[in-house]
Amino acid sequence: MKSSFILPLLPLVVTQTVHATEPVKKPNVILIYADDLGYGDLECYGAKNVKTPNVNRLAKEGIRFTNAHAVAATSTPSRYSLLTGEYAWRRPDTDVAAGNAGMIIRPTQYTMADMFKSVGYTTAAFGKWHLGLGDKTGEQDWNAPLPASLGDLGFDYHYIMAATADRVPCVFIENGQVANYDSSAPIEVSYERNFEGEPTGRNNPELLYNLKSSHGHDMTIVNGIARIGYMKGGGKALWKDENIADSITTHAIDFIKQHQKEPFFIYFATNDVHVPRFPHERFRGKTGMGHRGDAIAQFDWCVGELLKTLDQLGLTENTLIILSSDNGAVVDDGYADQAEELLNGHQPSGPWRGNKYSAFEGGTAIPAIIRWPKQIQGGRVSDVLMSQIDWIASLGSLIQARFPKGTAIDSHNRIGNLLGTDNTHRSWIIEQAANKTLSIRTIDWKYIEPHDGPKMITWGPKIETGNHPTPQLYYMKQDTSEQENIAHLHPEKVFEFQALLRKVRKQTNQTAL
Ligand code: NG6
Ligand code: CA
Repeated sequence: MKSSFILPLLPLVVTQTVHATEPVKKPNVILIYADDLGYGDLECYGAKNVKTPNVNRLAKEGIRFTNAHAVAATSTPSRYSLLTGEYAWRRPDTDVAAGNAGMIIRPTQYTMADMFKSVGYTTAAFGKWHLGLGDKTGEQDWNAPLPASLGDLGFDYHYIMAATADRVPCVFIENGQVANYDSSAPIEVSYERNFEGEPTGRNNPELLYNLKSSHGHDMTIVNGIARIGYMKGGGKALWKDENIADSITTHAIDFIKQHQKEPFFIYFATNDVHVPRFPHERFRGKTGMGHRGDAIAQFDWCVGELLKTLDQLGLTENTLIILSSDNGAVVDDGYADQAEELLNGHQPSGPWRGNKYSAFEGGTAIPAIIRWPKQIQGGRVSDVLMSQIDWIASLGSLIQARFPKGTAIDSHNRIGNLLGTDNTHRSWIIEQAANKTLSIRTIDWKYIEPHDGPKMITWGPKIETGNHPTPQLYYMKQDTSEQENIAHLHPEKVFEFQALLRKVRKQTNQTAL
């Protein structure tokens, strides 16, 4: 972040071609953040069994990055890092959050939404949140306004799911309250015990008329799908999984229309393609890859609706869109949706080893595309090494935001990478696996710190953790799929990366690089 003030790179000013007296109009910014969308899941990244014309269009009109990484291999830590510019592993409470987790980003912390707001943007969040709500874990009253929500984190408007679609409560939260609240069905939530007389996936599998579980996901049943956690009530407010994409897209479009005259920042975080995958029937059966493929098509449709809206309102030119994913791909993630059986040669992680959860590249290697017709020359592919940790400082420099001291400490201003004006690689990035193992990636190397845990995740799907009791070192220039551990041949490299990790771990907001 720091360099944004020492060396202000101000593309708005530097490359602006408009007449000097004309005020520079800040771009609208839309961050389209998919869930569990893998590197190989989009047509423009090589997918063959699913059509993604709208994402292809974005890539064609912008820059497609081939070496971009989420900060972590699961959702909560990835999103925490993206929105705050601080590595989630600096805090103990940023693992995959329950649906009744208290708000993890503290109201006093500075977020990407605060940043946009500070320079006059109107800000909004749609879709998956998964960073907790309310003051305290387990103590929310879902029948009243929540005492802490996204309004305290710089978002002017939000229409979100508290956690994931596979976790209760299965209701949308709009501006800190349950949307379409149904007073005839008060909501109760527990992650400890069931409510008396309520059916569960474990006890009543005959009620799972939409989707059955393959592992876990055997508690409260909503919409014929069993979830993680127990919930009672909700009535009319309960979501229908098949309508989630429509619902968040419609709300986002309404917001764009209402705020078309102001600069706006939208965090559009889709439920697709996370489990339970249950796309709307107009997408079902369309790809031949089952619900997972159809959910990718549904995601692409959402992107298309947003693009169409911008076109119609004449906002395309000066809207900066970044599209990416919160972690790598997963195929079977706990529901019997035949994702594995119907892959038919599709490679969700592309060329990378491992998946969501892994320390291997497949955990954090994700698609990333930027489009901003006014400033970015389209049709380009960039192999620059990039991490989402840097997006807050980079976008901050673009809009000339001032970061309060000690905020976004891990985020470096790499705006030139994003805009395609600077193709120098970041010298290193840090990746976090689900078990908190850290890895360092440079353009040439990958170092994975030792971990004694099992080689495969233990709860069902066949996914490599990347664990190894001794250090792993791969030469990525020739060994992109992390096959040959050559740590013993290059002890000096191993020491170098270990020293770097120690140094970054010790950083505080006073000593940030
Ligand atoms: C796991 C869930 C998985 C998914 C994941 C979080 C089981 C068996 N598995 O615990 O389905 O919800 O958590 O995914 O419950 S994430 O993308 O939101 O991080
Ligand atoms: Ca995810």
